[in-house]
Amino acid sequence: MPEDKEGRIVDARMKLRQRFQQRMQKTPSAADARPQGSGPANRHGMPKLPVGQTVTRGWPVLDLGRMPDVPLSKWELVVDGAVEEPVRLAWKDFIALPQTKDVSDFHCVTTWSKLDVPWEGVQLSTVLALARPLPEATHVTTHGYDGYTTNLPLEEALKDDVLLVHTAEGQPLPVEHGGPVRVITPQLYAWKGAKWVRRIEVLTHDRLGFWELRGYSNTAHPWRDDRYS
Ligand SMILES: Nc1nc2c(c(=O)[nH]1)N[C@H]1C(S)=C(S)[C@@H](COP(=O)(O)O)O[C@H]1N2
Ligand SMILES: [Mo]
Repeated sequence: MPEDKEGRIVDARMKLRQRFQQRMQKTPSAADARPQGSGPANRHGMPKLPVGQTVTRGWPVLDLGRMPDVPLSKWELVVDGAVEEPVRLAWKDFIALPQTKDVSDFHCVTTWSKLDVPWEGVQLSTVLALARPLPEATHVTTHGYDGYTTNLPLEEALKDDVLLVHTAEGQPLPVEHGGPVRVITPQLYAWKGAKWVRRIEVLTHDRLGFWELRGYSNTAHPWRDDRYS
């Protein structure tokens, strides 16, 4: 990608994050004196695991049992709703966006945690910045190709470690884990990250997703044992 284009995208992301900075500071992980984010960077001096979690070496598969098989030639990602400019990205557009690598933890509400997962992908804040959320935008719903939905307030969605990942542990993300592209939300329980992501819908109000409608916590903070509502 040409440097000036990348520069413009990064600028747009910084501006968008600035709008939500105060609210981001108030979320548990960022506001605590010792940040309880996810991944090795935030684990210094902290217990390794949120209460009630145990480490898994494997990687269990949890979903609704409808595994969509989307070839890259048909894959697209839409960002729409309360935005100035709806965006539709084909695979080649997505992969040309600024890429990020991060190592973070994956906490499932069913009590297993997978630690230190190396991920590669695009920050959710980048694709949101491309679409320019309206001033009144407050939340997003992410939709999977399987019909799954989950919701996030923008102050969570814009965190640096919230990624649209296409690579895990150096390999293309396996389809059973949401490939070609899924969302990860390392500071929240894993159901907040849609596998097989197809659409990021920007909203001016909160709207509960699949599990949030069925009794899972809307806020979903692992470090507060915040599992069910
Ligand atoms: N599209 C989609 N995304 C989803 C789900 C789903 O059923 N469909 N399940 C969620 C739940 S409940 C969990 S715990 C994680 C599991 O991810 P994994 O199967 O890669 O471990 O994905 C989340 N994202
Ligand atoms: Mo889950």
